[in-house]
Amino acid sequence: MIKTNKKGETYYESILRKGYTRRDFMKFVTYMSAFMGLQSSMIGQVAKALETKKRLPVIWEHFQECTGCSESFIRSDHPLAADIILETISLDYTDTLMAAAGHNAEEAKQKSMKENYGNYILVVEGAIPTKDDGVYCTIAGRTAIDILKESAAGALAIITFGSCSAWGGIQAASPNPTGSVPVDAIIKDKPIIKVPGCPPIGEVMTGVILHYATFGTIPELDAEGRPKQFYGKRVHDSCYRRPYFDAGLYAESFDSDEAKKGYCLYKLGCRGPVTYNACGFMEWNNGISFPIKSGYPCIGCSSNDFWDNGPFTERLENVPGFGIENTADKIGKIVVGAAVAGAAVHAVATNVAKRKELKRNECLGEVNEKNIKE
Ligand code: FSX
Ligand code: SF4
Ligand code: F3S
Repeated sequence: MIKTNKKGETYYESILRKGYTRRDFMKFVTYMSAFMGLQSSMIGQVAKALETKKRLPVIWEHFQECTGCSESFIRSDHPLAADIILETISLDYTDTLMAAAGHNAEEAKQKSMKENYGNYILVVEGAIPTKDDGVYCTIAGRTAIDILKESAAGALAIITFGSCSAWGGIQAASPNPTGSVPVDAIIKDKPIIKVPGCPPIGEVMTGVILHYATFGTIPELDAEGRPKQFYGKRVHDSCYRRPYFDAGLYAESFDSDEAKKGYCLYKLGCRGPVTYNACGFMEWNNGISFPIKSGYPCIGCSSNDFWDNGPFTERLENVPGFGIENTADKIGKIVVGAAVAGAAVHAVATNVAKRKELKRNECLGEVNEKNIKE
């Protein structure tokens, strides 16, 4: 449950009030700066901003979704990560986590929006149904479309947490019975930061809010509206199974010895080669694991329309890219004698060498998580 925030407090003051030390604060700043992709020279700047800046008022709306995004957020692994946001931003309205309910909750929101008009961040979880005048999602008798337009009007910027509000998500999957759309299909006149994933990683959610709190600007976005520091790379680019992909070594079935040894899950449907997310380098739950590390292929949960891109265990055809990737997929055929030329020869030679090395390591019993990472 959210404790009452003191208006006008800085982030740092709020942290101290809750019993954390300066040392906890600095550890948090260092931790989050690293996740935000900042150089160590900028840690002081982040600390200074959090020491001196007033907390951002935040209104957090929920529409068509499962609330997994809130669940992920409150489980950010650093003890202060969710805490600093949930208790130190002025989180004036989130119907999932706030203590108030019913009329009191709605009144608190109206009051905050009025007092902070033009200065609050609007966070949206969930898609918005548009069919039949939006009747498929109503809160306190009002449609999601109506509520979204009202909350967006006074917002400084909008953060869409989760694939539902960013792309439409599961309710927009074919045949999209309620005519669900993402936030940017309705709101056209505000900066929108998309933080997709079903759900997104908790530290990514915290990092995006902290970026705004620290620098007063939205982070650099890609062409799809996602923060580049978290969505600039494919899962495939930081996957610890990548050496096996490059070497053309694929697990053929779930729970096989190969899958356990770290063989690539591409043939089992992995969407990592076409999915932009930070899972490979940030991982989940205190950096413990992510789907691929648990033995299940990436299903592309941060991609647009991923629910329609199944069955998830069916292998992707035509992986975009060139050179070693495409070649690696065909390596089994190529090494038996087909003539290849130019760059492909080099790529295959590299793959063959890698494959031999990985195999040899296995024979020697040396393949473990440590040397795969290396
Ligand atoms: Fe959607 Fe978030 Fe998936 Fe669920 O709220 S992104 S269904 S994890 O919870 O919106
Ligand atoms: Fe990892 Fe999937 Fe790429 Fe294989 S295809 S390296 S399992 S992301
Ligand atoms: Fe989602 Fe793939 Fe990461 S399924 S959690 S983007 S590994």
